[in-house]
Order: sequence, then C-alpha cells, then structure tokens
Amino acid sequence: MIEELRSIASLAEEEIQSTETLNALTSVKAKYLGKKGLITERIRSLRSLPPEKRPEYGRLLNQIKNRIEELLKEREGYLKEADLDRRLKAESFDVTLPGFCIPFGHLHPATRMLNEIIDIFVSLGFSVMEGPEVELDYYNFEALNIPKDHPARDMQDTFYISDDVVLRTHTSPVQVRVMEKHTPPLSVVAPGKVYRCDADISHIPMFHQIEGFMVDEHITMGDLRGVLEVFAHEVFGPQTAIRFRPSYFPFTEPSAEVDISCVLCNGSGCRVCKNSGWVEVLGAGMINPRVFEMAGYEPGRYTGFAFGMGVERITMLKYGISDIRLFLENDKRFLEQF
Ligand code: 2NM
Repeated sequence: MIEELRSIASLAEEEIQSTETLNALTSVKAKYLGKKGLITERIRSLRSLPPEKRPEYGRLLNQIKNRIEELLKEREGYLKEADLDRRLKAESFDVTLPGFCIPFGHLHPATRMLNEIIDIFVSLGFSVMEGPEVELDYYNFEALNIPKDHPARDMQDTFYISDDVVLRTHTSPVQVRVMEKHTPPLSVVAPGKVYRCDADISHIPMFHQIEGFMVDEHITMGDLRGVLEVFAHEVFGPQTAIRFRPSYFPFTEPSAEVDISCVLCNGSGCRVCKNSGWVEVLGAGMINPRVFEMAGYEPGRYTGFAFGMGVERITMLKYGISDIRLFLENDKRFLEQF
C-alpha cells in the first residue's frame, strides 16, 4: 500500500511537471485531488484501515497531498508566466511602422483654376502682384476714370466701408498702384478676391478675378489678341476660337467683350451658348489715356492693353457647372469632383 502511494505520488509529480497549459493542469488536479481523485479517495478510505496502520498511512497521504498542492501551485505560476510571455511576444507591435493615413483635402476648384490661369500668364512673362481688398475709393473708381455718377459706384453694387473706403469691386486698383510705382515696360497680372453687393444664380458677393495688363511704347490690340488666344487655348483646348465684340469700360478705349467658341457644342449651338455658338469669357481693351495720365505717366508716350475675368465663371464654363453658388456651399459632393 505504501508502495502504491509512492508510485501515485511520483506519477502525479511527473504529470504536473509535463503539463503545458492551465487547462491541462486543472484536469491533473481533478485526477488527484478532485472529489473522486486518487488521493481524495484514499483519504476517505482511511477509516476502513486497521487503527494501528492509520497514523503512518494518514501522515504519508497528507504529505503527498501537500506536496501535490505545492507542485500544482508552482506549475500554475510557471504556466501563467509563460502564457504572459507568449502573449507579450505575439501581441507586441512594431513602433517603427508608418501611422494611419489621414485623408488629405485639396485646394478649392476656384483656387486651382486661378493658379492654372496665373501659370499661363507667368509662362508668357507676366509678373504677379497683389493689393488690398479694402481699398480707397480713389484706386477702385477715381483713378480708373469711373465717374461719380457711374452705376457701379451705387451702394446697391458696392460694399462701402466709409465715404471713401470700399471693398474692391475688381482687382484693377492693383494695376493703378503698380503704375504709380513703376514705369513701363510692364506686364502684370493681379489675382484675388473682389466683392459685389449681390447674390443670385449667377452672382455671389465675393468672387475671384484675375486682371492683367501690358504697357510699353508700342503695345497694340494685336498683342492683346495674341495673349488672350494663348490663354483660351491653354484653358479650353487648342480648337478654341476667340472673337472680340465692341463694348464700353470707362478705363479702356476701345473696349471689347471677348468670347470663345462654345466649349460644350464647339460652335454649333446649345444651351450653354444660347444657340449662338459663342460664350463671353472676359472683358478687355486698350487702357484709356486718362488712366495713364492719373498714374503720372508722360502724356502720349505709352500704350497698353488690359483685361479682366471672373475665375468662378471660367471654372463653370470649363467644367459645365450651372450654379455659381456651389462655390460657396462647401458641399463635399461638389468639391470632391475636382
Ligand atoms: C476689365 C476689362 C477691361 C482693366 C483695366 C485696368 C487698368 F488698371 F490697367 F486700367 N486693369 N484692368 C480692365 C480692362 C479690366 O475687366 C473686365
């Protein structure tokens, strides 16, 4: 009997030491110390032993039970630690991996169009100049030969800051400031925000313009036409034709509205060109000598052309956008198409 106990004890020890998981260890524990365990059963049957054998056998059983409990505890500690080690290794992560990609936005379609237009004129030798959006009445109107009773000066059309300060209604005042500081030859474009007091399907109170001018001793309308043709070909494609229609601006003489052959129907007539085959894209002309005079240029010495266009309008024509208010709504379904 004693021999049997010792062999149970050594078997238990062997089994405990060879378990590889906590689950397996629980089974081993049940096998020896559970309700029907090999040790438990023998402790229960102590009573049926002759009394003189009970103390020795009982003591040995107790020792073995304690020993098994001790081994189980040790093994449990070991397995738990090994398990933690394994998890730490398996679940560790590489801190040198690149992070999550945050999706980038992009420039507004009008800003992109403006940059594209600027690039075209820069490639033709124009410089880029900027000026204040809050502008003196003098630069916005007076120096451009726009008379006091001109409808553009009406409060219905212009945002007034005070009697003699306005939000600029075009970027021409930049050109005037350039002429005050520099003598020809000059070729400059002035891009930026302009403000007009209206809002409907074809007007918004803030939009973007780019105006350009070239001044020297022998600049002609032929130079204007050549520059604008390059512009039209670059923006709308080399098949695009341009035409000049007589018009009127206080700051140019003669003046013209400039049309391009319709981008949608190629000139055959459609909704965009109202069946005329042509769409208006900008205004232009030869700078009025009155403007040179006010800028302080030697009378009669210089000629120059100037032109101005709305950037949103060009963008709408190029991409077939029908409502200008989309530019200010920040609807991602619109913006993400560009
Ligand atoms: C336009 C149309 C025609 C223009 C004129 C000048 C300046 F300052 F040189 F006189 N800058 N821009 C001009 C001329 C602008 O916009 C429709």
